[in-house]
Amino acid sequence: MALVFVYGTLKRGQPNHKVLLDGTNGSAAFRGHGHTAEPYPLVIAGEHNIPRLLNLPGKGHRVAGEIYAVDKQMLRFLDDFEQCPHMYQRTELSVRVLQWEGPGPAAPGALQCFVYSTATYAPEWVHLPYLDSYDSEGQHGLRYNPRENR
Ligand code: PCA
Repeated sequence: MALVFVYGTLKRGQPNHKVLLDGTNGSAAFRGHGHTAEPYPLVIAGEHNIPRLLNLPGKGHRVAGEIYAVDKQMLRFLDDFEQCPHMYQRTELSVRVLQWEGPGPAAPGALQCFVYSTATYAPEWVHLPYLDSYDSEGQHGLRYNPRENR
């Protein structure tokens, strides 16, 4: 089992959440809500309005997301789905747990989780507005363009 922190289109209610629910991809169990322990720039970038956590800790906001325990099959599926390592890189970061549904008597304070972040991006992306929580249908008006429409 591995812990993955999702902050973008994989969250509940977002356009790609369904891939976490599809048992043919492996298993993903919701464990709780949290935010990154460090600030990161979360931007919506490119012609398809894709959320990107830029691997620049210390800049931006603490980013909200969801924690999932995934099996090996789902982790491999997600690497493929997120075009890792070309589009995103799977890195580890510290997540402050805000609400926990996992096993154990108490919520852990902070956890190391995998995240799909990006270290390879156009320099101008650093100047895009920084979000603290992603919603494809948010005020920004930059609705995610799903793969099937590209
Ligand atoms: N999918 C991954 C990375 C960005 C995205 O849209 C996620 O939700 O965490």
